Amino acid sequence: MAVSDHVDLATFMEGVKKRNPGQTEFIQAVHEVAQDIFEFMSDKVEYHEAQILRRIAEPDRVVSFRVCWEDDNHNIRVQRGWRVQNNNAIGPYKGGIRFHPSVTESVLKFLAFEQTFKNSLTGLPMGGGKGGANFNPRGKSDSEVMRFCQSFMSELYRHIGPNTDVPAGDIGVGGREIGYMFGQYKRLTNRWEGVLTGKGQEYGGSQMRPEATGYGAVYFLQNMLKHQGNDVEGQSAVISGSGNVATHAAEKITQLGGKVLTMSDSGGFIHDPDGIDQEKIDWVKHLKNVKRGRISEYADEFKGATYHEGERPWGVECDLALPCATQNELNEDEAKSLVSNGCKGVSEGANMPTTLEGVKVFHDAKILYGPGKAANAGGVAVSGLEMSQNSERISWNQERLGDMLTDLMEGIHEKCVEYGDDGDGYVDYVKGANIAGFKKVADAMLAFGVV
Ligand code: NDP
Ligand code: 2IT
Repeated sequence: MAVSDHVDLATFMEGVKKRNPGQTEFIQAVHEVAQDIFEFMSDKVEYHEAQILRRIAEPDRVVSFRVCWEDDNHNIRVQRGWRVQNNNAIGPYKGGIRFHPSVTESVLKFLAFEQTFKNSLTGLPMGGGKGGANFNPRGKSDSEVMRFCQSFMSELYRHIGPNTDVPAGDIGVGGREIGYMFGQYKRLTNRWEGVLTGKGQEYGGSQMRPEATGYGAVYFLQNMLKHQGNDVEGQSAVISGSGNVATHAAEKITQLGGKVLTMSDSGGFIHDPDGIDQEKIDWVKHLKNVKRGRISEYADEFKGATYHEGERPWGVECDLALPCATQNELNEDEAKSLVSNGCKGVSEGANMPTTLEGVKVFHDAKILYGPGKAANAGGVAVSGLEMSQNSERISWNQERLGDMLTDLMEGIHEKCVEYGDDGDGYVDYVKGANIAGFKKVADAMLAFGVV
């Protein structure tokens, strides 16, 4: 059968839309990947015949469950939890858990789909999954968060395992939540095993895991700049978010001699023209992880900084931009404003923070643009190393893991260049990441036959 006998991109996307009504984020993520994969498959009958992309875009399973918990005022609360196990062709399902009121099945399906390609890009044996709940940790006491996590795990535990599915953190899930969930898993199963990553150092967590996503996103940026004979040193950077990824991205930019100008949360952003140095970053980490406060408090603490309520930071003049908060937080107009203000490079710490229209602006302007599935893969990569250490019952030191992270990010960058160099010196990192990520998963699936 000739390649031309198979469905084209438009027909494929019509099918995806029909089968996933109203799931806009999922459809967006599939569209972004399908554009490149259809071009790549144009002379590859085997992928078409085996319906590989169609199969990757249909999660292996979506588990949805009720999560009941009691708040401090003895009200019974009901949330919805999910685990999306997208694809385990190259390893156990792997991906974070997100607790945020905006979590829907569509959001988790897009994240699990993206994770499949991201995990493949790392070169480590991990499939793609994602989970979460529409639970809002903001304003909740530690006991409430503990009861929620325990209830969530009381259902999730039967679907996961160190060789089946290994969750980790994401928005709203950090060290505290992983601790509560790991404790409940251990209590229910009477097994101590590496079923979650991002664990505390005392109980099997890996050095460098907390830093890995933010540091990795900066290493990816550094690799992109180096490819053009440029560097982070002396450059100004605009960062969104103020959580795990944003604070560690800010830390690494600062360590490399760059100047961070902004951070944000869902309430607005702060602009500090003097630069957010290590001392200020430590203050933000404490604000977010211990006090559980809001970024607006930064402007009260540090003279010269301003808070911009209800706004995002993309209008601030900068050389580099790192979206590190959430999906679709950087639109077409904001992308245009970054480009016209002279921004030379964008590295996504968050997953799918730039809209499809925004991505087109960056590509048309031929500025460096590292998509999340490549740029933020350092986090899951070190999670993969945590799994290895747990299996071997050993732990590696910070220096060794730091070196492994820089090597992994360099390797991911190389794969993107291999498949994304358009011949005239410009690298389409989206295309490179999509094709390199797809190829490994697709070839494994071909080997398995129709399963
Ligand atoms: P955190 O919960 O630590 O921080 C999230 C940050 O983003 C907070 O500042 C939060 O502000 C902000 N935020 C969340 N939702 C929104 C929203 N709807 N609008 C504006 N701001 C928002 O999460 P992480 O730092 O771990 O995750 C950030 C991003 O990085 C996510 O896209 C995640 O998927 C991605 N990522 C995370 C990895 C990890 O290892 N943690 C690995 C790879 C990617 P507020 O407090 O107001 O909600
Ligand atoms: O989006 C992501 O890659 C993560 N939230 C981290 C996943 C993981 O398993 O470490």
